[in-house]
Amino acid sequence: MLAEPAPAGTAQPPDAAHVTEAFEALLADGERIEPRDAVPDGYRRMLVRQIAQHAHSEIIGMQPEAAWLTRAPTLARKASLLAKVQDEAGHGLYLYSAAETLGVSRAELLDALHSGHQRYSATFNHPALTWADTGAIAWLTDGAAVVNQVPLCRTSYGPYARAMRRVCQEEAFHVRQGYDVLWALCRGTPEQREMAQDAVTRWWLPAVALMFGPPDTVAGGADERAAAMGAALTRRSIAWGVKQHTNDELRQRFVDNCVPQAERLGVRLPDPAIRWNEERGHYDFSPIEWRQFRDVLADGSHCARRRLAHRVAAHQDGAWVREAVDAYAAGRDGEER
Ligand code: BYC
Repeated sequence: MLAEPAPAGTAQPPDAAHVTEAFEALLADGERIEPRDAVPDGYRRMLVRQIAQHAHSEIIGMQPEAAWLTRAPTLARKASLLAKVQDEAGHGLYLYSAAETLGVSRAELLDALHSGHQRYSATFNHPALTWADTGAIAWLTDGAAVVNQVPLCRTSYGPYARAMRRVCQEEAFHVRQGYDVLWALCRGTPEQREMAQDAVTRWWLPAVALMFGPPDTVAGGADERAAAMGAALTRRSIAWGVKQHTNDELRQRFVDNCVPQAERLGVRLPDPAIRWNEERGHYDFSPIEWRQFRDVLADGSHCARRRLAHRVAAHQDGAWVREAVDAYAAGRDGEER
């Protein structure tokens, strides 16, 4: 039975212990958390941070491939690349909408991106140097995204889980599109094969190292403390049903998917440590170095600066659209009154 609503202006905010108890009960029953449910502050903060980083990655991630739209080799390739880049914009929009249900506005999130207060995946701070990069990005980074995001379709927060279902269907198609670009190049002239190999060589490490976040463990030094903090956050995230797996579990799944696909394509993955490990039932690969990961994140490269400058300029160029929408809404409000 629904509780009698408190008279307007007299409702007390629910106290933190009650919120946590009701929230834990929903999770224990396997229920999705919805915007109407009161949630602990930590859960809200964790989700806003992850969904925002995800949304920002989608819209900044449009840039490397979009650079090739005017230079696609055929009309069909241009049409499929255009659709793919537009899909990424759509993913950003689903995700900003999901974040808005947590009480933060899209304008605030974009401000945080533009001012550098929130991050996007550093994967996209690498340049797309040739047409083959569009294939390598879609095969490898979208391939990594699918591995990371399929479990998020079951994440505990309803709006995020629903957005993820749609995103994953589209990402899976992008992976096929990228694989097809590389397949055609690998069956072309020696120069085309070389171009495909070069792109895969450059995009492998950004995909495997960055798309899954930092490694779960590290031995020794200051990085060990950072890794321990990261591992504690991951445990909390798994307990709250946000993530289902650790970063390294997903990374392993990605490598296991890619090795046979690379063999079929006829490209070499640039890691001499990759070999099948009978005992583990997985491919071994070189460990991701925390130091290297941190250095990439601290990166103030020309490409990183250009990505953000380009985004800020696009936002400013769109100001007239936002003003027109606001003026239209104000006009309608006036008519209705
Ligand atoms: N780059 O908290 P930790 C796509 C930061 S796009 C930069 O342990 P976590 C696509 C992290 O923010 C979809 N920063 O990381 C689009 C934190 O710093 P703050 C991308 C990174 O949460 C176009 C600090 O490092 N997918 O598919 O365990 C074309 C410590 O990290 C990065 C998603 O976003 C990074 N790579 O793991 C093609 C999926 N990684 O915030 C394709 C959803 C970490 O404390 N997101 N940091 O200052 C996730 O699952 C997680 O957020 C991540 C990060 C696995 C990405």
